[in-house]
Amino acid sequence: MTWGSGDNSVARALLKLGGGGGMSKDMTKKKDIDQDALVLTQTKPKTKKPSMYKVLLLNDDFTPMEFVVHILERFFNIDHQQAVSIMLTIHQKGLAIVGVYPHEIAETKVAQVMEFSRKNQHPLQCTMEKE
Ligand code: TYC
Repeated sequence: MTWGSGDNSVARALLKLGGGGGMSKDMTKKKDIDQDALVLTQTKPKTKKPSMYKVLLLNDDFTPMEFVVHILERFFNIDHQQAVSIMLTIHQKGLAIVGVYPHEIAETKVAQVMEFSRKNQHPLQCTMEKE
């Protein structure tokens, strides 16, 4: 399904039946009260586009360039030539956006990069921010 689509029905009819279940004794006697009210409600599409988050990789003076290239290839599915180019952009400018994802996926990418960097004793920093 594509974002923004949903239930296409224009209106849903709800038969109001006095108090959400069976009718009370009172309601059976007072038939002119709203036991047969017909309520039409406009339905809203129920899917929403997820907020997207930029994943940023930050420069530092110690992480080897080849390690950053490897991170970009392994966790962000970027080909080698482009990974070298992005790594050099981070090296020169201080940071770069390396991907844009829904919240949970961005969080996972950040955690994977931080854990892999820590295990390899590099100070590489990866963060996310709302787009
Ligand atoms: N500045 C690092 C160096 O000269 C290379 C580097 C690039 C580090 C990108 C982090 O996100 C980074 N070895």
